[in-house]
Amino acid sequence: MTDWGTRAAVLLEELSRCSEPGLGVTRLPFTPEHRAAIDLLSERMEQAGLEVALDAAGTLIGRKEGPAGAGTFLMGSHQDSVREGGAYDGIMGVVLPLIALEKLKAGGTELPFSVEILAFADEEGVRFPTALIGSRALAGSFDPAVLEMTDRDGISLRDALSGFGLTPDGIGQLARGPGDVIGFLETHIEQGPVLEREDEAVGIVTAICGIERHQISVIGETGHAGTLPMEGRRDALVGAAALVTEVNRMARATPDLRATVGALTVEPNVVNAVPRAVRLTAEFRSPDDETRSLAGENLHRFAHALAQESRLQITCTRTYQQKAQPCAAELSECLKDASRHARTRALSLPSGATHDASAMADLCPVAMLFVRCRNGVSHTPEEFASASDMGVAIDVLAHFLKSVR
Ligand code: HGY
Ligand code: MN
Ligand code: MN
Repeated sequence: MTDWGTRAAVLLEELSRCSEPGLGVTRLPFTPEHRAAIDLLSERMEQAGLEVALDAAGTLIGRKEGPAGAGTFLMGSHQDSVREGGAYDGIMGVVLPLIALEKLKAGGTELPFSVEILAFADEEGVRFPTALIGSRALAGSFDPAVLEMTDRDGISLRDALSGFGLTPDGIGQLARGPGDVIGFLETHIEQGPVLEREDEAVGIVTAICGIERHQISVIGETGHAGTLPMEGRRDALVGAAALVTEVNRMARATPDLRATVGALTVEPNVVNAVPRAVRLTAEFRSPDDETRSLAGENLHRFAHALAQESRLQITCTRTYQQKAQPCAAELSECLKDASRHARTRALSLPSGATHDASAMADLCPVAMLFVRCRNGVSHTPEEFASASDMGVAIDVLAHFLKSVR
């Protein structure tokens, strides 16, 4: 009897080694680590009888051909990680459906439609200040302007794609016709505490929160820390600290709003010089788009007022947004039936994290299956999902594929 969950755990462990050296997993898009991961996945997809291709946006596609004209069911998630992240976020959603197809093949099941397993290159938006490149390309919502965005080394997304052997200008032609696509199912580690608290291996996602990200620069004036009088200083870090405090205050005071300043750099960043420039990010998330966009507007208003009173130059630019996205009711019902078939409670829960499914919803009905996350921690090396929980998820996916129409 094959232990499908352990089979998944072993492949995920191998994939976790496709990473920059250091803590946890760091696998950014269009890097040698990305190449190593898709080489490993390509081999396993071919062994499972899938035809493998890499599209112009760097999405690895494993296709199992079904009867002509019967449509295609899409599954998958992102291959990229955050810096020093976990071994499950994203990549689990590529591996589990692949193992589910292996399980169906071993059981002699032929599906009445084609299936594609997608490994999107970039969902996290860690390397470039944009995200969901591959899923937006398939859904036809890719904005070519993002090709000019640069990473922290000044490499543009366009050059990173070309350097990876891809054709950036071909991304616009990747949009799928809605007629052929039956739906999209994303499997993902929960990244939160609910399933563990409810003692459930899997859960069905009701909706994916909306998100927006802002890049802020605060420019002041540097000087000697010992000789520059306190009076009249234009200390960029003092200004940035006021912004960080305000972002946090806003979220604490607003139901259904989460806000984070996750990245911050200081120049010249030395102990005995007054900070000249600070660059920081602010991120807002909410299941309610109105709440989220109001928070972004309030941030810009606060920054403008602070610039006036502090004589600092403060610029605030919204670089990314993704609307809140409910999952498709019919597809989710099908997933619930499959979960009951796998003897779970088919618990429903919202997602505070964003996912490729948000973008794919512009193309077709989407559903998401969550897998229990130990201690609810994610985006850290401690992120963990058990082989037995992944075995339950694979069972659900196999039942789901046999029943979806
Ligand atoms: O940030 C997120 O919610 C996702 O992990 N990219
Ligand atoms: Mn993810
Ligand atoms: Mn993530």
